[in-house]
Parts: sequence; structure tokens; C-alpha cells
Amino acid sequence: MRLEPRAQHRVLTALRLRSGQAALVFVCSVLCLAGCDRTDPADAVRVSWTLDPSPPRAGTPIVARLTLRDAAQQPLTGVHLRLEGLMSHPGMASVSAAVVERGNGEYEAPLQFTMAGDWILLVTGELPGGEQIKKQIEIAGVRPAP
Ligand SMILES: [Cu+2]
Repeated sequence: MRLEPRAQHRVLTALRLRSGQAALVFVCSVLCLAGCDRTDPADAVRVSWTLDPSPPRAGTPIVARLTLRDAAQQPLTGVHLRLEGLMSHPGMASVSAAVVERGNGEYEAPLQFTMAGDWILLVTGELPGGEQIKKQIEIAGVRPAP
């Protein structure tokens, strides 16, 4: 997928700030996909994430770690999550990952990007109360395979 230069710059800046660390950490501005409703309680879900290693490389196993908190910054446990990696161009198979809960609102998913470039991680899930959540995370600049 193509990012606007400004969006890309923001991501690269974040990468640079954290260079030297194994993981990239920032709370993403969580974007709602179509159908998002302002009154939806799932809107209050905050997703922060890291990739290990970061930046990721195509063809190399990585672990995505997600932390889910509510509007009061309390950890959200017992969420059934699914994770799917997508690129925007046609003919490109998506990558799905099993998500394991690690406690304290933390979740882990091993995955592998199959191509260098810009990816979207689509996080979907169901809260214990039954509310559906859908968030997307932009992963810019996955590096080519070694
Ligand atoms: Cu692709």
C-alpha cells in the first residue's frame, strides 16, 4: 500500500527515535474501518503494539505484541483476537496469525511478512461482553528478505 509522504515520515521518525531498541513502541492512532459507530463501546479500546524484531524483514519470523486497554487505561483481558496482515495490491495473499493472550491486557501473535513494503495489520476481536472490535495498524517499510 502507498502511504502519504507525511504519514510515512511520522512512522520513520518513530523508528528513528527508537533506534537501538529491539522493539518499536508507540500508541498508534487507532483507526476505525468503515462502519465504525461513535457510540460503540469498542471505540474506547486502545491498542498499542510492538514488533520484535523491529523493523521487520520479509521472510523472517516476527512476534507482534499488542496491549489492549480501555478508556480508563485498565488492561482488557479475555479478548478473543484475530490478526491478519494485508497489502493493498491485487493478487497478494493475506497472512493470518494466531493470537495468544499473555495476561495483563497483553497479546502475542507470531507472524511472517511475505513481501517487503507497507502492510496493514488488521486486528479484529470480541470483548468478553460481546462487543466487536476492529482496528488497523500500519506497518510501513517492511524490509526485503535477507
Ligand atoms: Cu505485496
